[in-house]
Amino acid sequence: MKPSPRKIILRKQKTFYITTPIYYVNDVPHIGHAYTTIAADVLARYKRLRGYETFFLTGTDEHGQKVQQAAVKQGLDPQAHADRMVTAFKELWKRLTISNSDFVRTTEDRHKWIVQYVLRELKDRNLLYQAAYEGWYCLPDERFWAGNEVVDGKCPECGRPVEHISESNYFFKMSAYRDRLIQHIRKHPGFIQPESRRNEVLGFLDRPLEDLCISRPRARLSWGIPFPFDPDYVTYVWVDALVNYISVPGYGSDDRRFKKWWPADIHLVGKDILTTHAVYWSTLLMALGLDLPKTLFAHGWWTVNGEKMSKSLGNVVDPNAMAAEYGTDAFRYFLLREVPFGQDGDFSKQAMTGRYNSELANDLGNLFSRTLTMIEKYSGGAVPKPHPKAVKADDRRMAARAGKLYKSVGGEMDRFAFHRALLEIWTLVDSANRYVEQNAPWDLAKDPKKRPRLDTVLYHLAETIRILAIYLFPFMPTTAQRMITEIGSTAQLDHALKPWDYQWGKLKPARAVQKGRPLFPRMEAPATIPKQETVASATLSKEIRMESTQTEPSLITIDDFRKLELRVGRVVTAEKVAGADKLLKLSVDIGTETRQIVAGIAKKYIPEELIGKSVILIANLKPAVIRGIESRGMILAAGDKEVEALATFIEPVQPGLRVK
Ligand code: ME8
Repeated sequence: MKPSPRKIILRKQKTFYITTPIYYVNDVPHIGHAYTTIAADVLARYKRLRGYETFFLTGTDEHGQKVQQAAVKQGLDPQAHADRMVTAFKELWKRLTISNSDFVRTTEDRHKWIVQYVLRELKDRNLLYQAAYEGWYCLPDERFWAGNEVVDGKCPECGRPVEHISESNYFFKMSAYRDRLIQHIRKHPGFIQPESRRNEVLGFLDRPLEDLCISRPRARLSWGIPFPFDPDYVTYVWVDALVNYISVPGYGSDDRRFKKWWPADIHLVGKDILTTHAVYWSTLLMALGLDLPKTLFAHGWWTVNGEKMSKSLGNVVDPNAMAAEYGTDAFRYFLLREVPFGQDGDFSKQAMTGRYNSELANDLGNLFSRTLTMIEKYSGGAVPKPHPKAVKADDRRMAARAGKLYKSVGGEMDRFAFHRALLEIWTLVDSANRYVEQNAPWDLAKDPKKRPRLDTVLYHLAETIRILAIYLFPFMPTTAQRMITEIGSTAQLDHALKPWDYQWGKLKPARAVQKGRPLFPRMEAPATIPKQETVASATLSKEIRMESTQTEPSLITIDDFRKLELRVGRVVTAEKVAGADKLLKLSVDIGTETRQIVAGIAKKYIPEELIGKSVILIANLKPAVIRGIESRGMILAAGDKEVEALATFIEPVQPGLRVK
């Protein structure tokens, strides 16, 4: 008998909705932006792997005075400026293997309509009023402060000067929600995390809560979402931005979708923007009659070599440069391993190189490469079958340790303790390395009678690798997938796994391993603390042996500089130079002619990816013959010993234009 359709019970898939802040497009992304987004990506990947249908939202905050001013400085209209800047974020997220489900820009119609809908809702609910506003305005933070909050004419949050402003504006009756918000925070201990931040917010709410000024007169600031019922005003950028968390999953446009995703499971934010989320956003949601997000997690801030990161100090860490130097996965690993999530941390290349060499190259990389090498050498390149009779207590201990990770890593991830989750994973890496030493497969291989034991040991190592890869995947997706594939498994880690995939013994023997290049080639420790990445010539590789007379940094005059003829070039063809692993032969269009150039960039770029790229060429350099090939010019790139990035242009430019 066929079951009646009503009797079929559909198990609803668990869902997980995670957000990052949406970042201002007034400048290019830095390590802080990368940090929040990587942490969100790690959680999203972890949840997907554990079977949750996951919605991971990030994007850009494109309105407001700060963005308008940045555009004016560039001589661009704000939309054109935003269109240009947004690519820097999107490209960085691609490079950092961020698996966001959507990317919202606040200048998109789908978002703007909903902001206007929210404003109408607030008005219809009688929660808005117009009043004169006098206050102190901090432009960089886009926040008003009351006179008694301002410290010596400076913003109490960022310490920068505030300006006095007096104007008529719309206010949201935020004060009415103070008690409800305090109650909510008290009743839901997990709502604001870490706990110290929760106490800070409660401390803030001890004082009377003022109403929130949510408009800006258009006469003063035109770059914002217009008030739907008063054309003289645009929306305060924070209200505009916060609404992204509901506009994208369908508030006001798609009830079913919205019900599926809202409330968000977690908003990840930096500690700098906790108040706006915990207070402005929560009260706005209450006013709209919506649930509050389940968790707001505020992480700490990065300093650089012990100093606050700032443009004026020239120490802003570019995540692109770090990913180029250390690899995306190592950079992701470092950010989450170095500092307990929630605390402040310090970034330095010394620390990064230290962890890279000891934890990634030594512990993990060596375990992986020696396992594959031994399988190739002693087992014909295929994972051997373990022999039940040759299994020892040592092996069972390792299997048990691997088995414990499901709970222990899961527990730490659910508490957002990424560094502890990694420490848990490393207990298995360390035991596996000890296991290799204790069981010395190289000795077992000398005695044919010990073949069953050798096979069993090698299988245990291979299976450990498979299990490690599963747990490492959220942190280092590319490396983990490589580990899985190279050990001979067909598993795809960007999908939900079944609970039994985590169990010991699921790696099928007899599959061929495929040993690739090292996971993490060792790196040299940086000799000094580099303040900024230097601009170096891409052709200044050792292989080219250019004569350089300059040993001490010295100053040059503008006339010296003018001797250089720098021009825009467009790469037309690119190919490897036979027998030279660092060199590429390029033909570069410089408007009036096509130049042949030999550049030491082959370790960094495959020839195809350079074609069509705009580069900066030193056009009046004496020709040189490198490996028998004439090179007429040099292209510029950043990097010390190794090339890290080619110098190029933000806008499209004509080949041949002078660069000065
Ligand atoms: O505040 N260390 O955007 P934003 C760690 N558009 N994280 C840092 C950091 C540092 N030194 N500096 C910045 C905005 N961050 C608003 C958000 S959301 C509705 C609107 C990270 O471009 C951290 O996540 O200034 C912080 O919250 C975010 O960048 C601020 O980015």
